[in-house]
Amino acid sequence: MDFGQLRRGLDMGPAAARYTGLVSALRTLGHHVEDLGDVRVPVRTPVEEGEASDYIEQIRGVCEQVYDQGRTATRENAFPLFIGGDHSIAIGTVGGVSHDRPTGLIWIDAHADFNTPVTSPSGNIHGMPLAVLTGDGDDRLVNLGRPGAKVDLENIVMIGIRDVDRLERERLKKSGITVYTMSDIDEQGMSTIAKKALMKLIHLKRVHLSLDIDALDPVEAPGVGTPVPGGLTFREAHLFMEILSDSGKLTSMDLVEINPILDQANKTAKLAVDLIVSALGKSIL
Ligand code: HAR
Ligand code: MN
Ligand code: MN
Ligand code: MN
Repeated sequence: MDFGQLRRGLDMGPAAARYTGLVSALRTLGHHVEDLGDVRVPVRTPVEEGEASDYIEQIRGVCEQVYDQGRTATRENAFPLFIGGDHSIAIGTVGGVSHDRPTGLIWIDAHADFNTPVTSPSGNIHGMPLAVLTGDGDDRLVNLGRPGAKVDLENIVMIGIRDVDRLERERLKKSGITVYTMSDIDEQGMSTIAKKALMKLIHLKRVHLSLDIDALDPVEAPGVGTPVPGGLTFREAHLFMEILSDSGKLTSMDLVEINPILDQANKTAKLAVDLIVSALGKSIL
């Protein structure tokens, strides 16, 4: 779905990932894969001079389905992999996978997605999912699936951010979320950051990765709606996936914000599939 912002095309992300061979690549690794198909997404009619928050009911409807899918897959000890779609789907995915067990959350993104309707400069819901998951935002989203916050602030690690809004920054600083910005990665290197991130979540049996493909540099991932220069390189992102895979902790994952309309010959979807395959066990040797 693409209701979390006003531009069209993010709803085409799952098709782009399928066309580049996601399922067969995972089968080659030895995984048993079931593609459950797309969730039901209502047809989008233009809002007149509106903003994306006008689509809150549509977002809620999609996220409720995704919540149930995440909850069911987790209960059956399957690994749910969610392909978006704009990042507001994470309200459903993270809620669902954490339904009956505490889950650590790694949020890799150029943006913090920690706005509320009060702090957001755009009104776009895809700038708010992490806030919603910690209990702040519109009640219809905060109480989706079950009432209130879905993850503890101390069980969240954010990586790769470089574009944070003014009031969002104030909220983030006060939140207690562990944040590794692009400057931290430049200074310490991705290997150190990856190990620190996993250490922070060491007490948890389950870790969900929410990967917004705009975390990567726009040179690598041009097919995104809100590109920000100075992002992760191809190898930095892959190294993180490799270290995460080796940890054995990853139990579910989102890949979001691929916009095939803005892409160059499916380059961004190919990169996304490559990263997923690394996170799910592909190693160089
Ligand atoms: N911070 C901006 C806002 O809230 C833009 C964030 C949304 N962009 C994303 N999400 N792609 O990560 O409007
Ligand atoms: Mn995001
Ligand atoms: Mn983003
Ligand atoms: Mn931004």
